[in-house]
Amino acid sequence: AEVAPGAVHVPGWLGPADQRRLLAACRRWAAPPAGLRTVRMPSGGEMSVRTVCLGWHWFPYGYARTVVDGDGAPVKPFPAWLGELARDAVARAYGREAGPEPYDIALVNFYDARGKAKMGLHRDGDEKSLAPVVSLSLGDTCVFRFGHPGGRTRPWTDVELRSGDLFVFGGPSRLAYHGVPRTLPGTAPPALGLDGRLNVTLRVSGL
Ligand code: MD3
Ligand code: FE
Repeated sequence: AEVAPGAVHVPGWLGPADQRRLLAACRRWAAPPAGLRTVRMPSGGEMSVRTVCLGWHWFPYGYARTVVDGDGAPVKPFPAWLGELARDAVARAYGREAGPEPYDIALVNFYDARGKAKMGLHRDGDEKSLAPVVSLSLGDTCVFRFGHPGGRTRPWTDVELRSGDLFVFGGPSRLAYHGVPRTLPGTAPPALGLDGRLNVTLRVSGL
């Protein structure tokens, strides 16, 4: 379903086996060294979502190849299969092939099982490329809030994202404000074996 121009939701794109494979990979990336970390904002506050990066190290508001606020370990590689997954996702959502710029960043966000983690309305402007962002959800359902490029004001649309859902954000939606006001504890598919929620975004750095 096209929620806004360039913002396409494909519920259940990943079946149970693909969800299990992606979760297993996330568990490898999340383990120390340089696993999940708590991001500190320049304001001093900490994000309630914990994050691990592949390909580049994300910090608010930029990307680096050296770890800025991690545990000093080198940036983890971005595997080729994730780039193929991103291109498959764009082709599925838009019915056309992705552009030539290589997908080279993954951000994995972990939301705890008690529903305490959320993400305020923000826009993703740290990438130098405006290629579509691919989002994959695993585990608990969340309420995803999708706004517009003009600011943190209404109108917005709330969409539930469930385990296995794909969302692609390109074109005029690429710079829209968005956030996760809440997750719904206990809604993960029992067979997946994940308490809480994971979101994997695949991105083009343009660097
Ligand atoms: C719209 N993640 O990592 S996924 C983020 O569920 C982020 O963890 C949320 O916002 C999460 O930056 C929302 C949906 C999403 C991801 C990236 C976008 C929507 C987007 C980039 C541009 C526009
Ligand atoms: Fe975002």
